[in-house]
Amino acid sequence: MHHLADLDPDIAKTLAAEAERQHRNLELIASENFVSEAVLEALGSVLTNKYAEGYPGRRYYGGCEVVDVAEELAIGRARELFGAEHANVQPHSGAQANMAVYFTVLKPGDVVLGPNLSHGGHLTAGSPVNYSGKFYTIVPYGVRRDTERIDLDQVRDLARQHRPKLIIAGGSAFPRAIDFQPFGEVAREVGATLMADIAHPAGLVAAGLHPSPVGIADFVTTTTHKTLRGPRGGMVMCRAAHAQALDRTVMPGVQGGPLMHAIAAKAVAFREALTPAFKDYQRQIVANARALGDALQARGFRLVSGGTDTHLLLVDVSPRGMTGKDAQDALDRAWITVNKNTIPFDTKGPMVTSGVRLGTPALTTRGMRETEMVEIARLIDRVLANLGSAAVEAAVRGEVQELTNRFPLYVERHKGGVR
Ligand code: DSN
Repeated sequence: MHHLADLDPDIAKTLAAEAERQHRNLELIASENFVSEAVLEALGSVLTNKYAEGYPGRRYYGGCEVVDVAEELAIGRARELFGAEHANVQPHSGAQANMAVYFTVLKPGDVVLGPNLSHGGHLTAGSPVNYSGKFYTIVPYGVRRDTERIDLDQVRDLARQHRPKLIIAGGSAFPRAIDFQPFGEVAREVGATLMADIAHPAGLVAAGLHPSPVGIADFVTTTTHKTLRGPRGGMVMCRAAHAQALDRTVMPGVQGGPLMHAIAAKAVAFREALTPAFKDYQRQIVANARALGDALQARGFRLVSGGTDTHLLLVDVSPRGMTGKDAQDALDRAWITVNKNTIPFDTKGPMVTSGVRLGTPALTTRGMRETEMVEIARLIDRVLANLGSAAVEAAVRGEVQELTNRFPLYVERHKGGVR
């Protein structure tokens, strides 16, 4: 067996450089995290070699008795973690998890009431540039102008007016907790199916720190790699009554062979998420997000909705006379990684934007706490108050490196390891 460094030094160097970048930078992208060595080990395992179309005990291929164990473990742990009647752990991503639900309950042209992407929703919840916006008749709902929180009156009114077949609750840039109960009431009233997309707060939901849609929504979709801190991938949970239809949609409906190495890694992450330490970790994520938000507000930044209940913040940088893109680029040069993000009622497009989205899951995994969040707010402010100053960016890079060196990540890897 050749080692990667001998066989392909170019890719080996790329992996080492990325490990070094992840160690060096302050990672504030709200949808990213750092998985454990155990999750990485399962991901880089021989399970990637196995074809296993079908489900445990009902596969189209021989030799599946071992991978069946991994999938059963992943399913059992997911159900325990969220209290779900059924879980399908095969979706390759959150987008495919959502697609699986749509293909289970909708026909092309059906009406879907979903969150507006530019108000915090997600591409796959009906954006016109996504298949969901092309296949279905999308009625978007948004947030209120005054509170910048989901406008539940609008949700109810639009549901009564358009009688959607499916209602989607959840998104990727809502800093506030979502109460699924009123969505359930509206869905029942108009006879719609309710799908909750908890890709962002899944870890918080599992830890009991965010309302759970399980038992309210017919389907719950998630990714496994954000607050949940597992491998990149997706999952759908649903009521037992929908289990057979959902499983058929995932395979053979929209996917072929499941990624068994990823499923094994999901099982590992779910096991980690079932521990008391994971609850403490989630509590710290939320405490860090609040501390970061408070410190930014103290420095004069405007937060969409005035704060956060979760792991993420949406900062309106327009009062500072800059765009989200300006802010992202400057912070990038100072080794602070964020993403530009539209804010509700944004006048700028998604490649420019008026905001940046910040999240604390990754830095919390590194062990950072409230003290470091206050430091980070100061560094962000310093870069943005001196937009484009190479001298300030260089000075902040030094401070970032000093900070990240105190919270090592994948120690062996960033010292030239190539895995
Ligand atoms: N791209 C993810 C995020 O950053 O929130 C959502 O799919």
